[in-house]
Amino acid sequence: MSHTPTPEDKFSFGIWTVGWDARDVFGDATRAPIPAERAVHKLAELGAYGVNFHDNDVFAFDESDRDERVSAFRKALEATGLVVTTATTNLFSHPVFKDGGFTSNDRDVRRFALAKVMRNLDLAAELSAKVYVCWGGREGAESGAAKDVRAALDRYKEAFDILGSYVLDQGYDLRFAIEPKPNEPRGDILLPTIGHALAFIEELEHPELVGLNPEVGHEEMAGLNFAHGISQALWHDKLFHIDLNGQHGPRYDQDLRFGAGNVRGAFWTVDALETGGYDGPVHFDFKPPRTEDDEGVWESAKACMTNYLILREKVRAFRADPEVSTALETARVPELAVPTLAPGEDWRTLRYVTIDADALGTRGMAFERLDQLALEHLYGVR
Ligand code: XLS
Ligand code: MN
Ligand code: MN
Ligand code: MN
Repeated sequence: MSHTPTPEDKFSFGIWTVGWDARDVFGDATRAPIPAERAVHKLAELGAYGVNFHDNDVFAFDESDRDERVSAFRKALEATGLVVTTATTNLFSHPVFKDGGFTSNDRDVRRFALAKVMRNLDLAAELSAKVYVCWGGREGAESGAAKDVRAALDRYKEAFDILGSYVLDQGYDLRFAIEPKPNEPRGDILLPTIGHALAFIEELEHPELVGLNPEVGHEEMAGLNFAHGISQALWHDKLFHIDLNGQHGPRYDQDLRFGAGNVRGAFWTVDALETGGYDGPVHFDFKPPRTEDDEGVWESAKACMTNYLILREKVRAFRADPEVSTALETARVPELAVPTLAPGEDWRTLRYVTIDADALGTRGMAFERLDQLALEHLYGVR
């Protein structure tokens, strides 16, 4: 089977991913920054479908070059047919956001942050984006008393309520996707995991407008199972978008190309997406490592898509394998879909149910056989 991406695969990339100049906390840039229009042309050549951008991936913070940069971006989109699936705001680079955007203790900063988001929502709507990502990387703290968490959550909610009214009043066809992350750049970030964000969304004025943009590495930094996390988001109808990349367990945010890092996790992530009804863009938020030159940047972008296609093929083969069907039956997986109560029953029927617990306790679940079949598909021997 071909592992060459086509636009039908709906692969998309953040402009900032390939565009990263590879500056890190300890070292200077190792590459020249890539302007948005070049990223668009190169990604289209590689077979991508869409892009996602922060306002300041396209133009400068002071907006002095806004018109000219947006028009170059737009021209590249028109020339290549690449779609703007998603947009977002940079509320983290400028020193003004050092204590956050929506939850900064400084009220002037909060007001400015919301204005900056609304301004880029206008551009997002103009470019037909359907999802607006909100990663609150600076919303957090390094110390205890500095952040009143309950007040910060009040302000976080206020921000989404304001932005919700804004898109409704403007008639924009846009929904928000919160991107959780446990830490980095703040010591502790608010809404650190998928679960925290899901609970928060239910407190909003317009919960229907807000969902999630979970990132593989972010959940794995917290030691969590990403496939389980996105499956729960799908169960809540809240998987509005996804950031795919690679990570080696709980350490700094590695942003490896998708398929590198936790390979087994990547297999189950693709399985969860392909069998769970996700139909949004298959979006990559990775960073070509600092060791790579321009050629290496495109090599690693291409590899994100190749690895997804390889894993998709393996997942499909696993699901179609008759031995897997038998192993699933033996492991009683289909039985979990059967409601615990039979039709017409209620708690009264169950109240005094007895079983032979000792006999059932000795009955094996046969999960090892099933998991080994998955690994053999992944290892390429089936
Ligand atoms: C950083 C985040 C960021 C968001 C978009 O860790 O992943 O890149 O996806 O602001
Ligand atoms: Mn990230
Ligand atoms: Mn990351
Ligand atoms: Mn991300």
